[in-house]
Amino acid sequence: MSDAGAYRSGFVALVGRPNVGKSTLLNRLLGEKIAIISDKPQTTRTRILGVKHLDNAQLIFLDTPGIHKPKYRLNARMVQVAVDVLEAVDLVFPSGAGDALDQQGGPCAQIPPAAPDRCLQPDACL
Ligand SMILES: Nc1nc2c(ncn2[C@@H]2O[C@H](COP(=O)(O)OP(=O)(O)OP(=O)(O)O)[C@@H](O)[C@H]2O)c(=O)[nH]1
Ligand SMILES: [Mg+2]
Repeated sequence: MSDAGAYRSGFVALVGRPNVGKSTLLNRLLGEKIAIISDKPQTTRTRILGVKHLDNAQLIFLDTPGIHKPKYRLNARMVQVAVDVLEAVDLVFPSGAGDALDQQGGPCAQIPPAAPDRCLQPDACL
């Protein structure tokens, strides 16, 4: 997170299971359609970056593929994109409750927890 005087900027990841509304949220936050929305899960296949400009801040949102148990190499790559984004942002916004990040032994057990101090819902990231 950069904080040059009163101006602030930072990276925010939108993460969660497939089809929970991450891309919908990104579009709504930005006020324009930059991410594909669909009622089919696993629509977003790569990281999508959108910048929200405010008078005193710049928020860089990263929409990510849904975290799921991958069956194929493409799915594994999609999940890896989401995992990598988790490690690279200032703030993690877990969309659609925290079940994608906290299932010990469940389908998402391979996901490393985001640092709780970077997570908007710390319980979801433990
Ligand atoms: N009822 C309801 N539906 C929503 C909401 N947000 C999104 N949806 C719907 O949920 C479906 C999935 O939305 P997406 O934004 O594509 O979900 P996503 O999490 O990006 O999905 P993936 O990219 O596949 O991981 C779409 O049919 C949306 O219209 C919401 O707040 N309420
Ligand atoms: Mg999406």
